[in-house]
Amino acid sequence: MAPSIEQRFPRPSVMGILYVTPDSFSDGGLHFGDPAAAAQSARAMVEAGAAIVDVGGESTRPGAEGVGLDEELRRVVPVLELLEGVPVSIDTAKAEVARRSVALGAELVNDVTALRGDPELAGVVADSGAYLCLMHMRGEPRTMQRDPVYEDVAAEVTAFLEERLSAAVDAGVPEERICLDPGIGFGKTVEHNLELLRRLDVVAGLGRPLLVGVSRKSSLGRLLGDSEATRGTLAASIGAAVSAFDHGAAIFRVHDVREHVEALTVAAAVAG
Ligand code: HH2
Repeated sequence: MAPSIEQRFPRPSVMGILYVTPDSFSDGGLHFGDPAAAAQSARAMVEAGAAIVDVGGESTRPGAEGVGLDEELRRVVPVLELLEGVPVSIDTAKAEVARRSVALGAELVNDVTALRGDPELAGVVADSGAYLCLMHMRGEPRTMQRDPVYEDVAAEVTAFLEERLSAAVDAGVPEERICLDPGIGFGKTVEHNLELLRRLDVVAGLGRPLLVGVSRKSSLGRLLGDSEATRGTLAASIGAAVSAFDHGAAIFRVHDVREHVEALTVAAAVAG
């Protein structure tokens, strides 16, 4: 039997972010057009303690435009071809990108649309036996930060994830291979993001491990007093990750792997 997602990624596990886009907001296109450098960076993340490296060819930051299938494949395939032996997750909403990535060894499909973006993606995940992350997003990246409103953000995010979890299971993805993500920064204000982290137990009530991506996100910079911030600092990211761990998060999607591994190792030791 293939291990469940909780067995494969014991709490806390770190997912390193490897963006191969020209417009990723935090690494500024560092690895775009240079697969060898991207692959080297992925290997360094694993050496620093990452359980998996999340490869993404389409930026989903607020305001970002989508990319076409051919372009997304052109960005990620050459990198994946160099990553044999490295545990990889593919950050995509496209079935064909997921199919090619899994064939090249990706073991997790990270879909920020929670299987709403491409009707064929669920089948690809089910057939391949890959792990799956379902994330909450209100709206779409181009417009999602235009005045999002919730009555009860934790309850609404949880209801959404519950519905998407059922849809994934109905499509043949085993529940024990799925993790859920509240989608920090995806159609949410700073207050919404804080409330979601504070009330992660509500989302955890669905019984699936939680993945949280708060690393360098703009809410952190805004909390530190810059109302126009587009990113957060490393120290703020670690503070948020440790707090998310204390509130039950299991997998942490981060840019700075070693620092998060160290901080979360200590947080886990204290928690006992
Ligand atoms: N955040 C981003 C992209 N993918 N996937 C999951 N599961 N959870 C997240 O929170 C998440 C995600 C966007 O963040 P980032 O990679 O920092 O920005 P960019 O896409 O501009 O590089």
